Amino acid sequence: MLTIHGVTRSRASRVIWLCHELDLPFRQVPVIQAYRIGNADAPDASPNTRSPDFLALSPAGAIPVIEDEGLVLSESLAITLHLARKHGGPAGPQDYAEDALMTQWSIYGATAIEPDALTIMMLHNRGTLQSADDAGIVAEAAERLVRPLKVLEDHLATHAYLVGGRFTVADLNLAEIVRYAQGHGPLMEPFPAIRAWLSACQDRPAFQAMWAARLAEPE
Ligand SMILES: N[C@@H](CCC(=O)N[C@@H](CS)C(=O)NCC(=O)O)C(=O)O
Repeated sequence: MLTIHGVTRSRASRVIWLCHELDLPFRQVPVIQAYRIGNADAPDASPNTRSPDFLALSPAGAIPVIEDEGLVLSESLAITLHLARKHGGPAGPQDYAEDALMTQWSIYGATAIEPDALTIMMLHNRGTLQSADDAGIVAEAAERLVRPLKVLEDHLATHAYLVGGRFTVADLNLAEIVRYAQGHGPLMEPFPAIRAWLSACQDRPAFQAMWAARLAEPE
């Protein structure tokens, strides 16, 4: 059976959401980010991204990692694209052109959107936006996101989904990335097509199943 290393409160959410979409059974090993626990290096620490066993499996020391029939794979977007190709179905590519477009959108999300979206989410979560420094950092990140989000908005204004006219792994990957900036109202307000698409993605039962598991984990 597929093994997913990583707590759901991490980019493992992408892999878990996809497994629910594909009805793919999995075993989850709740490896947690080392920075979230105080005693990551202690011998009795819970499995974390600095645990020797985990580093032996994946020297990059980041979650998620999967073990799939002997294949050990890290990088959440490589994992979701791999599982979508392997297990087919409408969420995966039907030909090389779709595969290329799903890869294109996923890499665009990871490079043009994720870094600034992550900054926005982390500072929102920290709850320190009343500080002028943090508010300034968020404002700059939001400003940089306008251009790539406009690219996404223009595509979604004329297409219900990113590739092939149906929900696919490309939507899942991008929706999880855009979610990081979703809570920043002033940024999202001018992008109605993105907001409608994000709602459609997050209304899916497979997303809801992942989200319930995520909320059930300690913060
Ligand atoms: N590009 C990687 C990033 C992986 C990553 O940074 N994961 C975080 C959790 S979401 C992590 O494991 N951090 C390790 C740590 O902070 O100890 C991916 O998409 O999988």
